[in-house]
Amino acid sequence: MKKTNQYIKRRKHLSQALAPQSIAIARAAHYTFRNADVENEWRQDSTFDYLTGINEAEAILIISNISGETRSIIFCQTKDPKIEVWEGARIGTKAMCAEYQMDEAYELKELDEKMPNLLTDCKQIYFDFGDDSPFDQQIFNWIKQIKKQSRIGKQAPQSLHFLNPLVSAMRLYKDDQEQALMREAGRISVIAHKKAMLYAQTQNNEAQIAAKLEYTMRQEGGERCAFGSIVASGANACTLHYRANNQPYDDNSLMLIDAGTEYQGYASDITTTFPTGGKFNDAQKAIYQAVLTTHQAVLSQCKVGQNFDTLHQLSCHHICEQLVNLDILQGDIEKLLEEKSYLPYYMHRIGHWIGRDVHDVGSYREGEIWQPLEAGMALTIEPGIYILPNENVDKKWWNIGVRIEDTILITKNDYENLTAGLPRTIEEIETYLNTN
Ligand SMILES: [Mn+2]
Repeated sequence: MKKTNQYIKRRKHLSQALAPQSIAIARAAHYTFRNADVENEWRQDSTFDYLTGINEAEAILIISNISGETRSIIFCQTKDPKIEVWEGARIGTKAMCAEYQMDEAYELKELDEKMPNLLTDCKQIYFDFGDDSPFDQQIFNWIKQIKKQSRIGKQAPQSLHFLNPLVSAMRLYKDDQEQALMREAGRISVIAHKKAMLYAQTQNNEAQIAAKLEYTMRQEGGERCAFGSIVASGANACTLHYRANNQPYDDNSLMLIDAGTEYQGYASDITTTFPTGGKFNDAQKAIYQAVLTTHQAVLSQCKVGQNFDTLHQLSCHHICEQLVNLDILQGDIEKLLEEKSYLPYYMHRIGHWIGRDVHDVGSYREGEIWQPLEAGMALTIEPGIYILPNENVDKKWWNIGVRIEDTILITKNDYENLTAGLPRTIEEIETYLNTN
């Protein structure tokens, strides 16, 4: 028996957010091709999955709120034994109703015939226009068909809206089941980082460490990486979105790993930075400690009522203070903050929403008001310091890059670190690397 209850609840919730006499359209992910007939890895569209739990390509979900009644209608691929031999079983219309509790199910080939009827007397359409222009055009064609019948009393939709803001507002709050999945994604990602940290001590190329990370994620039940892993040794850690993961390293480097698994559709995101030879040198230690102090200070403020801007400003304050202490910046802290003098060393924001997508949907700011943190929201906290060679700072700091990142769930009175359990202090890291 499928766990369909939470999907029914979400569709009902969404339909209540629609204006009366509306339909919303959400689409499953398509197959895409790497070249010729070789497919890219397929992953279900996050919103479609959130609303249906259906793991099949190409389907189209219609949620209607007409005359006060909510209905879920799906159009899906036709069952076809000849194709299913190649592609695997398709769900088919019967099971869409029986197992996924759709109110109506049709085959995709019936779409053009059924949609004008479904849209008649519906005043608003909610859909994420602009992502797929042939489909946008198909919607306009259905509307045109209804307009042609206006003399016999049929009424076409009057306005078009984006669906994304409504679903994003729902996805911003993680329910109990989502929290449990994110907790498991965190647990797996922690194991992967811990194993990679140890493995890095005995290897000499970033590629080997990336392989170990990804192997461990799959081994522990993760489906895939939630995003392209960053395995950056030495100066590569100063490239924020370093992609190559293929360079040799020695045992005097720091290694920065930014990686997390996806587990049952939910992401985790962790950054660890550690010495490849088991011990930090003095300069590495100082920068690491500066970032750790900032990380801890910001974590302590992860609570209801704060927002991304207050947390970011707090991180800038701490980074600035630490950079002054290390004589990397000189002057009055308030003035340095005002002039954003930290930007050459801390050039990104403190974090992002996380959920089904690693950079999850959800509004950061409405007009001048930053979204206040509330229980059930999940975000990352990831301060960093990156020092590229430059004449303004002592050479001993050059090419050191440190970031420390955890995935955090806001709770009623506090926060929960979904990626707790990593060695984080200098002492914990050195002990871990030298006794395992
Ligand atoms: Mn992140």
